[in-house]
Amino acid sequence: MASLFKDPSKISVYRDRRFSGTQEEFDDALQASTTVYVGNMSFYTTEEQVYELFSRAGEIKKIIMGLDKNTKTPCGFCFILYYSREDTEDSVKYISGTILDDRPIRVDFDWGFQEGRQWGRGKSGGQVRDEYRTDYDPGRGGYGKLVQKE
Ligand code: GTA
Repeated sequence: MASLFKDPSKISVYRDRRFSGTQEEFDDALQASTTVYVGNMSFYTTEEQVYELFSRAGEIKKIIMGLDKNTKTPCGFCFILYYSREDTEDSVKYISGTILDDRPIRVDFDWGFQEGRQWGRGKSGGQVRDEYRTDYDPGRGGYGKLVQKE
């Protein structure tokens, strides 16, 4: 089947500020990638649950759970490395938006895992988005970190 993801501007809106290459290199990496990023996960979701859901799209090479820099515990995201591009596209197409642990997860093409990317980049150790959230989200540590400090 022909790829439905031909236009790089449409395959991901996320731009990793720490990617050192040009926009064109970033787009090329996304087009060829067999890695996905999974966002909006509960802190309580296990690697086993991730494996069970994401292996429906194809054989998984590796799962890397996103961890809080300080506590070294899951902080609501992960990377999944597949063997094939077709399975990667199926993962984005069919699994994004489905419910895992009562939450709609977001599956995004990723430019490729590198050592260090498993850590949350927020000042408090978790993900940046959990610094600024103002809602109460029990699956992600309650209120956002800045609200908790107020
Ligand atoms: N492929 O969508 C993604 C994605 N995200 C969100 C994170 N990663 C992603 N990869 C892909 N697609 O390796 C990866 C990062 C890193 C790891 C942890 O996950 O490449 P992080 O989430 O802690 O930090 O990353 P990141 O991505 O550097 O944060 P960024 O881009 O500043 O902000 C993410 C979101 O936080 C924004 O979209 C926004 O919703 C919110 N946010 C950021 N700054 C503010 C602010 N000042 N006020 C309010 N909201 C904010």
